[in-house]
This record gives sequence, C-alpha cells and structure tokens, in this order.
Amino acid sequence: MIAHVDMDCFFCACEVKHNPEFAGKPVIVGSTGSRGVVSTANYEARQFNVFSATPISIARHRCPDGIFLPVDYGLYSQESKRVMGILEDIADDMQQVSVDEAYLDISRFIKTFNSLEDAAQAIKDRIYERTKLTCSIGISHSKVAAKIASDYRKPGGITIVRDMKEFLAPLPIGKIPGIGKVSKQRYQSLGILTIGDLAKKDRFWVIDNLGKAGVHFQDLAWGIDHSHLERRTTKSHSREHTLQQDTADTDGLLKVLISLAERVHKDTQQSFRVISIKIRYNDFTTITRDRSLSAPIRSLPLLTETARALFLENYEQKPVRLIGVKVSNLCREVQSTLDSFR
Ligand code: TTP
Ligand code: MG
Repeated sequence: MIAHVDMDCFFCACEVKHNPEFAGKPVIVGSTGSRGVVSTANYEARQFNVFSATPISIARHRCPDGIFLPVDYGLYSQESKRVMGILEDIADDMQQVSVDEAYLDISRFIKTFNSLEDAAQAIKDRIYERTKLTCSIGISHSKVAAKIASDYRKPGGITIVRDMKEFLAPLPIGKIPGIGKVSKQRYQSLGILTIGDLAKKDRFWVIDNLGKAGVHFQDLAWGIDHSHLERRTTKSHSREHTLQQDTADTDGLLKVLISLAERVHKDTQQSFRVISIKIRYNDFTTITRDRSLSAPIRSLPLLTETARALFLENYEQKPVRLIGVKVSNLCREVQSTLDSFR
C-alpha cells in the first residue's frame, strides 16, 4: 500500500509558521523582482488567481494587498528535513520526490489501524503535531493513483483510492502525471477529454495514434501501474576497526581505511548516497564526517576515493585508536506490489 504525502502550499506554509502575523492573509513567495515568477501562493492568494508560475507583475496586479516574499530555501529545506524524518519513521520504505512530497510504503504501518482513513489521519496528525504544517494524503496500491489522490482534496485532504480505474475515469486527461500542456491538447483534439475516454479507446488505435507513451497512459487508465518505489531495506552498512596500537602513520591508517571500505562495499548489495568516516583519537575524542553523492551509486572506486578524501581532509595528525567507514541512504529499485489490496 502506497501513500503519497504532499505538503500544502509548502513555501508559504513555512513562511506563515515563522511569521504568525501572516496567518489568514494572502502570501506569495517568489522572486521579488518585476520579471520573476511566483514559486507558490497560499490558498488565500490563490483566490485572486495567483498560482505557481504566475508572473510576479501579474500577481501584484491581481492581489495588490498580498504579502510578497523572497524565496528562503534554507528555511524550507530545514522544515522539509523535519517532515521527511517523520515520514521515514512511519514508512517501511520511502521515496522522497521533491522538497515537499514523498511516496511511502505503508503496508505495515496500516496494520495497526482499523481503516486506511485512520492511518492517513494518523500520518497527518503526527506531521502537524511536530511541525505545525499541514499536508494532503492519497493512498492507493499504485504510485500514480496515490499521487493524483493526494491532490484531489487539497488542502488538508485525505483520499483513498480503492478502485483506480473507477477513480481516474472522470478526471481530466491532464491529471495524469506526464501529460503536459502539449500532450493534453493533442489528446483533447482526438476527443480524449477524460482519463475514462482514454480507457475506452481501442488498444491498436492507441498504439497507432499515441505511441508508447499512450499505451502507458492507457494502462494507467485501466488501473495498471508499472511504476516502482525506490526501496530501502537496511539503513546503512558500516565497518570499524580498533587498531592494535594507536598510530599516527597516515599511510598505515589509509590502508586500514581502504580495506574497511572494501568490506563495506562487499556487505552492501544496494546503491548508497552517503559515505561517512569515523576517526577516534587516542584521547577518545571521536569525529564523523560524511559526504553526499549527487545520485545513489554502488561503486567501489567512488567509495574508497571519497573515504580517502574525507580522511585526509579531516585527520589531525594525532594518534588514532579506531577508524570506520559507513555507507547510508541506501536504495534499490523494486517492483511495487499490486496485489494484497481490497
Ligand atoms: P507543490 O507541492 O506543487 O505546491 P505547493 O506545496 O506550494 O501547493 P499545494 O501542494 O498545496 O498545491 O510544490 C512544492 C513547492 O515547490 C512549492 O511550495 C514551491 C515550489 N515550487 C516552485 O518553486 N515552482 C513551481 O512552479 C512549483 C509548482 C512549486
Ligand atoms: Mg505541495
């Protein structure tokens, strides 16, 4: 079972949380210059027809009394980390897809609740209690349906999709993630206005007229979702070694570090995103240092090189008692299960 959690008007919600005097007023976050665009507007501002990507000059015209704020990524990233940490505790596996949204495998989490609605409410409550931020949640056996569902009753809504085909049928074709403005116009020109219209089309007609992407979208319209959840099983792999004698011999320490990295690499069958090292000096002061990779990868040369660089950058030339290497933020692509539902 998959939940898609999406925070409500995220940038604005963070701003209002830290400036309570903005509550209830239209708030617009974006580049403040006249040529910029709106990053997001809160629901009060959306009533004035101000949305993400609206030019700021137009937004000022439509909502002259709005509170216009510059983008403060530091603040949003701090709040995002808090939210994702809460979700990580809840989910068996989790895939964060942007600063304010994530897919959660909640197959195990839901077992302690009487209904999916109760489980979703518990997720919302936990986020609100700890961050004072609200979100919307969609739950389904498919990622796509969960994503569309989280948007269905925004803000603050919960939508459970038990029958994906039935849920999608009346929705406009543009609701399918991946159908942008141009594709939407093409589908509409072919008489496909809703997802249900696509479901009804003959498969061979779809192949001829809409190609591979069309076939994929028709599968979704039929309730079939082939997408994957990036799954983490173990949280990290690490190896440490207490030296037989304390030593400040850099080359010797590097040799031990590399062999630890090789063993960690053997231990993990997954890609990793974060590499850490640990150094404990003979006075028992301990430092850990880590580095995040731009993408998850399972590469021994990258692991050894990064561990080596981290060590050389941080080693203080004092006698060392213990060193260690760790990889974390592991992930592996697995097929999301479509059964065990209903
Ligand atoms: P969204 O989740 O798309 O939007 P939102 O959280 O502001 O509003 P809601 O989910 O309630 O509809 O995007 C998350 C954040 O990403 C958003 O707060 C600001 C940023 N963003 C941009 O900077 N530019 C954009 O075009 C969009 C869509 C979002
Ligand atoms: Mg959002």
